[in-house]
Amino acid sequence: MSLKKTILCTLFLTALFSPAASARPGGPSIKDWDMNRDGKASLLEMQTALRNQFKKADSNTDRFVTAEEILGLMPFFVRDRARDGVKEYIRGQDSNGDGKLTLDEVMAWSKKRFAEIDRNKDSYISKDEFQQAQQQRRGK
Ligand SMILES: [Ca+2]
Ligand SMILES: [Ca+2]
Ligand SMILES: [Ca+2]
Repeated sequence: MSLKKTILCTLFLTALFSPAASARPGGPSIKDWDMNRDGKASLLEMQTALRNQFKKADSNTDRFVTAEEILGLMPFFVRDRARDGVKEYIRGQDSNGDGKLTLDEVMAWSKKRFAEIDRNKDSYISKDEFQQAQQQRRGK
């Protein structure tokens, strides 16, 4: 995947999985996870946000989220371009490799991801740590 395409997909996915971010020019921010507004996010807060997003994405409520369901949330004109990115996104979390995400898979992934982002291991993701993680994702 070209860098430009990757950036595009990442932006779409980030916008999708943090609804507030799509309306903000600065892109995603820690505020999307930080429920109690103390400027940092705990694992519980991150998981609550992911759980809400999962429910929103599972449009046929069969407790699986598929690539088609995620694409269905996007404007039709970006779906073709976003398809590869969405599949990649699912692959990253799909531990049994069936091409669908369950809430358990997302929760297991979130623990791993949280540990990666929380560089100073204080059990909170700070604004800086969040931004670093975003930049890393974009730089890939
Ligand atoms: Ca579903
Ligand atoms: Ca799966
Ligand atoms: Ca931290």
